Amino acid sequence: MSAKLLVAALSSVALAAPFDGMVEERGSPTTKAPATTVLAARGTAAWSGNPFSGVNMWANSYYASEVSASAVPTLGAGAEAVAKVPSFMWLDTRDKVDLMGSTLKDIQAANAGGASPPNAGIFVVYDLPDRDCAAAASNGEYSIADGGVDKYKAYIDAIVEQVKAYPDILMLLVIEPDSLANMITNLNVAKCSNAQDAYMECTQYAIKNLNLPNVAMYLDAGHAGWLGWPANLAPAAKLYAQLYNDTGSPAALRGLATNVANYNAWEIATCPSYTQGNDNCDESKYVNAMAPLLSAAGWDAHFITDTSRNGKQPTSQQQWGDWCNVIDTGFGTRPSADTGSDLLDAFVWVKPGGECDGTSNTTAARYDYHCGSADALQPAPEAGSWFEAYFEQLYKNANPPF
Ligand code: RCB
Repeated sequence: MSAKLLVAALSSVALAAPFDGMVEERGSPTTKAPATTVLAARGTAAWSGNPFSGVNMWANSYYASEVSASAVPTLGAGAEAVAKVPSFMWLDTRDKVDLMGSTLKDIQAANAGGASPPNAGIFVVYDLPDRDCAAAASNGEYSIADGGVDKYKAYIDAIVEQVKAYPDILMLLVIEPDSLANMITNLNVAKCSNAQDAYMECTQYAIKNLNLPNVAMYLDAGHAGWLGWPANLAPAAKLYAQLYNDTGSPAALRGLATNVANYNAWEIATCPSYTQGNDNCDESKYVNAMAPLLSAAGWDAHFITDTSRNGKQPTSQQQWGDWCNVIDTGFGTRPSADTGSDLLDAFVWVKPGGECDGTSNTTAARYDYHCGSADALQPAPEAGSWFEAYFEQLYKNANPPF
């Protein structure tokens, strides 16, 4: 089949399912034209309304190989089921963008085989210079002092290249976990205040350049126990709405992602003790408090929330701010666009369960004290690497169970 025919065939597959459902939901300004026409004309995986509806999130083989290499030998074949649950692929170094390319190739092959609904790619953009400025565990490869802003732009350019190479695949992106939240609460930390201009410039660059028809972006917005505090809500809404407005209300910027790599319930009947003082004790309350503030500032944003590690409630967090490898947690609600909330586009698994939050080795350069606290599972390897005991904890406590 020629390349041209392949694209045509794929785009017809991509269009088959999602369409009708999408149009009726919205009423958002993106829904003006009869979207089917737009899609067919472009031959692209364009979207309107909830970008998660009518697509299947792709479960990538990178995570599957981690599970089958490490978890299956200990837990048995039952653990394979976890690898089939789609979790996001973190583009946490420039090298991972190449892995994004091979994942997109896998998706294209599956979609060409007639996948219905078509598969969408799910990725986290995560490589800011002086990354995760208030914590030590997730320090990245670029530093502002060493040309990190330009290197970051090249990293975004490489992602854009992949996105443009696969116009027939919808890309659902979470943008830079923790970064903007740190701009709200941690400017008293020197590394954060020093990074402020770079974070803003880099984030704007990412938003503007990834504003493409087959992309839907969600900016990371911390979680209920971070920006959901009454004192943090208004300044946070101001910052997010300002970014949206300053980048020209990009069609591909759909909203905010919450609870990424965190543990809060979407809805909980009794607020856990460690949330005391903040009535917004779950993600649903946080999202419902944030949305009207954003609307008032000109952005009708939608949300996704990470349920990869919130299945067991309450957790054994001693303090709400404890974020590292927390004990007594379990896999949560499976990824789905069926959320029961107009504000919430999807439950998603942004954090690949079993990948570590940070090392507990006190002599390591990236040691963060949160990873050595009494409510953090230990011994823990470096952030991002496989933490078998943590996977087993999530698996054992999964709700719904596997
Ligand atoms: C990140 O850590 C914590 O939230 C709030 O202050 C209060 N009161 C890691 O750095 C987050 O829970 C603070 O403003 C306000 O009225 C990342 O590496 C914690 O989650 C708020 O800033 C009012 O009584 C990691 O990937 C976050 C703080 C009152 C990420 O977490 C940390 O901030 C909150 O207290 C009391 C994963 O999500 C960053 O500093 C804690 O409850 C407190």
